[in-house]
Amino acid sequence: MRPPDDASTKMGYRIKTVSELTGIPKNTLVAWERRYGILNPERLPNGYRVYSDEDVALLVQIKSALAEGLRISEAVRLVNARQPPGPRSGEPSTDSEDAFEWVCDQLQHALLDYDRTRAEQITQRLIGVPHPTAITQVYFPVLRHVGDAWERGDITVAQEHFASAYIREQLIAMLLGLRCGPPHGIHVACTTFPDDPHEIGALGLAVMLATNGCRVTYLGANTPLESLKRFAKTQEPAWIFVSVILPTETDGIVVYAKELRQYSPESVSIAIGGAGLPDALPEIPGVELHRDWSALAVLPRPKE
Ligand code: B12
Repeated sequence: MRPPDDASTKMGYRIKTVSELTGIPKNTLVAWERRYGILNPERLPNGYRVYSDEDVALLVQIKSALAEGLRISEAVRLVNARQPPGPRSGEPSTDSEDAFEWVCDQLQHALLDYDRTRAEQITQRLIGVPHPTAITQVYFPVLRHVGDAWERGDITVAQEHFASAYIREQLIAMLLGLRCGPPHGIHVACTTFPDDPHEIGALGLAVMLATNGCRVTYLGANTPLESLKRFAKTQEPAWIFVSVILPTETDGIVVYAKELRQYSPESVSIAIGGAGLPDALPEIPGVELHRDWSALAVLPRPKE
């Protein structure tokens, strides 16, 4: 995780110069920025990126880490962990086991205080952390805590809305950064069960799948069954993933799953899942049902 970077840009380099100085192609610089959040160069009014000396130094370090055989995500993490200033007193070091717990706690507090600036500072710590890890170790745990606090009546609906909207934004930014996955990746689609407005599970799944090289068609929440059947027929994705977060009766799941299966081409695999599924999962031929997405074979395993 990367400490907050407030180094001022006294001298600016344009991307072409940075590319020449570091030997890293311009496209790669932009892709790393989108994908791993490496650097956040200032922008001129015309949109051109301006890099600082510190940025160039960081890229040189990443390049040499790659030359030593590290993968890009590992190189980013290593270099970020070396960045000054180190954690302030009272904060866990970035490689400590408590780091994610600390980030969750701080992010939750900032969000419940409606303190967006602080939330963004905390979110910055996740730069270089692979998206699946950030989702499973930080964003989803924070959402669950927020949901529990709302259920106990400890926080207001407005606080819950602000926190979940902020996390939703982070996931959308990830998906945008990944451009919904490579154009030639396996085609998958994500949505939620009809009348279930909880879309962050489907969105998180979309990010995980895009990270794993799938091309994601993200349908948002609440796609009516008729419409999804038509989508399956006309678009023939390899997979359709349906997220169920609101508690749903077994009968409702069975009728929906059977109908979607019956009207989808055989080539389309179907997985329906989420915390809203009943505890005893029915067997439905040709449809995978899981309460947790870690049971899905198509997902990347987050690095702990
Ligand atoms: C954000 C939120 C909302 C937002 C959603 C905004 C949005 N754009 O998505 C809004 C404000 C709309 C909302 C509304 C409601 N909400 Co709400 N909400 C939440 C909250 C805080 C996060 C939901 C979420 O995104 N979860 C995603 C992640 C964090 O959840 P997860 O379940 O751990 O994800 C795992 C699995 O579900 C599974 N999975 C998920 N998707 C998939 C897909 C597949 C294919 C597979 C295999 C697995 C899988 O794998 C994931 C990783 O392990 C939850 C708290 C919670 N614990 O989830 C409450 C929560 C879901 N809401 C709840 C409730 C009650 C409601 C309302 C009914 C409240 C009300 N009275 O109005 C309404 C729904 C009204 C309606 N129209 O029906 C309850 C449901 C509990 C229950 N047993 O009924 C919860 C659990 C809060 C609580 N603790 O009580 N909510």
